Amino acid sequence: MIDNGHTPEPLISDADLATGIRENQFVMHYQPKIDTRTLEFVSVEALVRWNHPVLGVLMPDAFIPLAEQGKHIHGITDIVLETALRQSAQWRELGLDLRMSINISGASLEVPDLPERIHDVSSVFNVPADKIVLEVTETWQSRDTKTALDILNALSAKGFGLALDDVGTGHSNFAKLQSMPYSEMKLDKSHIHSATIDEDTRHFIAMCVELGHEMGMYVVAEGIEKQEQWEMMSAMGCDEAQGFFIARPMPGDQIPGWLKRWNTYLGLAEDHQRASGPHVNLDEMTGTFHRLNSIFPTKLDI
Ligand code: G
Ligand code: MN
Repeated sequence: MIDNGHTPEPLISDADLATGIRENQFVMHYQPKIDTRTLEFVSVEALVRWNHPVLGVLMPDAFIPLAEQGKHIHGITDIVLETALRQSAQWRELGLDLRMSINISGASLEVPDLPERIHDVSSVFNVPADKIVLEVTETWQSRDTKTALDILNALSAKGFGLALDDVGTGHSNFAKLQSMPYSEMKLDKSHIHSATIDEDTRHFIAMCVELGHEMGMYVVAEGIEKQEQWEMMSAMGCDEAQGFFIARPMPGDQIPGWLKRWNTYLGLAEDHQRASGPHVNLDEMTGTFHRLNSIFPTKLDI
C-alpha cells in the first residue's frame, strides 16, 4: 500500500468504531523524523490506520472526527498508546533509541486520569518519559480549558514531551502559548508547501521558528516533500524534519531496515565529504547527501 496520507470520506458508523476497537482492527505506521543538523534519525511519529474489513485501510481523518464526537476516541487512544509503546520497547531491545511521538486527541484532554494512564503504559513497557512526545493539534478547541491545561501540566511534570501539532492552522493565541508547557512546535505541512512559493508564508513560518525557539521549544517541520522545502526549513533553523521526501510512514518492522539504509547513505555522504577535503560544513554535507539520494536507485521512501 502507498501511504499518501489521504482517504476519501467513507460512510462509517459509531457501531463500526465499536467493532473496530473491540476487535482491534487498528494498525500503526511510523514515520521517521530527522535532526536537520546532524541528519541523524532521531524519532518517529506514530500514525494510526484502521484496517476496516470492508472499506480497506482508512486514514485518521476518515474516522477520528467521528470518534471524537462520541466516546470511542478514548478506546482508540488506549489502543494507540499501547501499540506504539510496545513497539518502542521492541526497538529499544534492538538498540534503537528513538523518541516516539504519539497523537493525542484534544478530547482526551478532558479525561483527568490521562496523565496517570500514559504513565502506567510507559512503565509497563519501560519506555522513559523523556522518550515520549504527546502531540496535540492546534485546531482543537477545548470545552474546558482549565482541565486541559491541568492535564498538560501534569504530563509535563511527569517528564513527557508535549508537541503543539499543525501550527498555523488553528487558533493558537501566542500570548497564551507562553504559559503552556509545550516543548515542541510542529509547523503544519500546508505552510511548508506554500512557503517555497509565497513570501508572506515564508515570513510567517520564519517567525514561528523564531518564536518557538524563544519560548524554548523544539521546532519540527512536517510534510517535507521536496528538497527545496528541506533546504528552506534547515536554513531557517528548524530542528527536525518529517515528510515524504525523507520517508513515508511504514509498519514498525520496517524501521530497523530503514535506519540501516539511512545510515548507509549518511556514511556515503561522509566519505564523499572526507574525500573532498578538510573544509567541510554541514550544509555541504546535506547537499552531498541529497545528491546521493537522487542518484541512488533505492529511494528512501517505501
Ligand atoms: O500532523 P498530523 O499528525 O495531523 O499529520 C500527519 C499526517 O500527515 C499523516 O497522516 C501522514 O501520513 C501525513 N504526512 C506525512 N508526511 C507527509 C508529507 O510529506 N506530505 C503530505 N501531504 N502528508 C504527509
Ligand atoms: Mn501529528
